[in-house]
Amino acid sequence: MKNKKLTIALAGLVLVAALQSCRPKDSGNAVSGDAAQKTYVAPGKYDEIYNFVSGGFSGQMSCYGIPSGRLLRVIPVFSVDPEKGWGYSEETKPMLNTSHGFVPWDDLHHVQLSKTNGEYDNRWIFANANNTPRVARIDLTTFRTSEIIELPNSGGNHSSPFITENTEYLVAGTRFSVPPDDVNGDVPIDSYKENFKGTISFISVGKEDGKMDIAFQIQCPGVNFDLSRAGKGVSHGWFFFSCYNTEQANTLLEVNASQKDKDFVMAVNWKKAEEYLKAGKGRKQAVKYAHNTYSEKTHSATSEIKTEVIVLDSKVLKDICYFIPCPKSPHGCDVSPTGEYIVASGKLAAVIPVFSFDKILKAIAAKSYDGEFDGIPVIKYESALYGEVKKPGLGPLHTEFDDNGNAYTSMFVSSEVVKWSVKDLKVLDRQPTFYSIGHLCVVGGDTKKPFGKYLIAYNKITKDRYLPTGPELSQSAQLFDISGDKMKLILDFPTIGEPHYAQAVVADVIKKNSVKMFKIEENAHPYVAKGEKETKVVREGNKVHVYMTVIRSHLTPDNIEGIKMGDEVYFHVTNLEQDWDVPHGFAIKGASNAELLIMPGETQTLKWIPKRVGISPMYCTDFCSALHQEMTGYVRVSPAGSNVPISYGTGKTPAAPAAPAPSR
Ligand code: RUQ
Ligand code: CUA
Repeated sequence: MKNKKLTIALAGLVLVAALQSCRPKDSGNAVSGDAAQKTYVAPGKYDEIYNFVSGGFSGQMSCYGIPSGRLLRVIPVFSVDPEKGWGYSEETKPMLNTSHGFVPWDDLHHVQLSKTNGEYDNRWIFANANNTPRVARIDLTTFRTSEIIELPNSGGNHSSPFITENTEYLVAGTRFSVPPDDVNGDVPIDSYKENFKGTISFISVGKEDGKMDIAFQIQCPGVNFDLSRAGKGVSHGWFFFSCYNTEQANTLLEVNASQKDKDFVMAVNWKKAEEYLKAGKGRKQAVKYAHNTYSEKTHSATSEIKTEVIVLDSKVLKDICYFIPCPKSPHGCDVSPTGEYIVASGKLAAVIPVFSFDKILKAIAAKSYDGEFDGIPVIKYESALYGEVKKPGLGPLHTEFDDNGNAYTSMFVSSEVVKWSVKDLKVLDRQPTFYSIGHLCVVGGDTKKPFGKYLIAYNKITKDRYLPTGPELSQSAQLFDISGDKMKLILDFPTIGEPHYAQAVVADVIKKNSVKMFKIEENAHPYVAKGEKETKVVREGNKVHVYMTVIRSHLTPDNIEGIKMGDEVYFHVTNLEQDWDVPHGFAIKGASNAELLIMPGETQTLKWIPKRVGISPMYCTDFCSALHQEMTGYVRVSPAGSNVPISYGTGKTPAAPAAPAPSR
């Protein structure tokens, strides 16, 4: 007993040592002389590439220009963003609604550009919420989040969202297995093996409008799903997931989930799953999840709580899921451009196994199995293996591909990018990163036709790359030129939140499709004022609706009286501008909300519950013209029960009499 404890403790120590990264030997400035030229984008010139980078625990996504590394925009997704009023305006609050109510934050790890024929089609980018399981769709014409769907039966939505080659589905696997939502989850935690299940969600995406829907879920054994990729080309119709914790441990996973020599890659035949779905083999399950959509017509979001999903059971429907043994604690699971090779990276493995799709099919046909795991057939390792990349480095995590038949794998522990040939699995080049690299991205690196040219490393534990900023240092990405035989480090750039996955795409189409403003005549917001003549202040009981307009450089109305303590005031602010890049902001003293930032032609609403009697100034927060500082106004708040009537205007003094002193 004592000995066993000691062994576990020792194993833990070895692991900890292995997982802490080493500092690369030549950690000085390994930058070549022409780097400045390669990353210099002259003032007024555009970058060649958009790089969409996960914001990790910021919950947002950021967009950089490559090769300059300039931050262009932070797109609010799962977290409130006071800069843009996201989650603060009445219109955007429903976007953050969940079955747990309003959730103002999440942890965003993976981004996925929509695809047609296995290539980026420049329409949408999707992202996962890791904590309260959700998937978001961002519209690339507006760079705004237009839809968020919650995922039932899930906990820790990590292997998500990954996309099929024609955006038929976004697939999301649960990281934490949990008891299904429709059974009593009040069970002992150590009943994991019996009660916990792993669920994979298939989210359909509307061909024209991108609308998401949970088409079906597959219930799988209780393990941790880490990452995934769709098959493409020859393997279209299949999906591949890396799984760890096949030990099914529920405590001290750093030791208990690292016991086995091999975990699994799970291959899922989703075309087969579709057949079973059509044949009515799914079970309708009662669940609760939010589905939130934002309309650019009404400039408002709606949140709907849905109550049913269809679940296919992988134990019963035997030919949907197959396990393939994979050394050891696999993390990344990536598919080559042709779809033939599946690269799985065991965090604690000394090799990178590359599986062959052709061999997987043959192994299934020949039933070349090593028994079952929890009712799922386990394909023999050798029967699925194409080969192993030998001595790649330490701690392989993620792999992307270029247009010349090469693969690039991030090595967390040895802090480097390793380039190898997909055909003969030979290592061709290695370059240090500073320091522990997590994900990496090649331009178009997960498509059927990678663009290549640049590789970006997203690093963890970045020390001494920038001026120190207190206990927390800047997160970092590093840009490599991969156009030659040798990779060349050409730039460091700081990132927002911890960067996980990112994707990069040539800028042309997205740049061209960018929306410049919303047409005021198409604004269907229920509280729009399409001109100053339509502005008004309307009392409905204790609710006061202010139909306000903004245009350079005044608010209409800018003097409002007749508001009383106990009122809820809704400022519905319409930006009348019809010009590119002329937002106006709106804020009022004491509001327990952020500002509004209103784009041309748009209406947004700030809710304000005055807490004090007196005069509250309001103003435009976005420096919009030479007379921006004049773009201001006043609201008079009278005591509850006062008889000051509603009055309002701009350019005239309200006619209301001075209020008599309150009688109380
Ligand atoms: S992860 S560093 Cu959250 Cu995608 Cu691999
Ligand atoms: Cu509008 Cu400043």
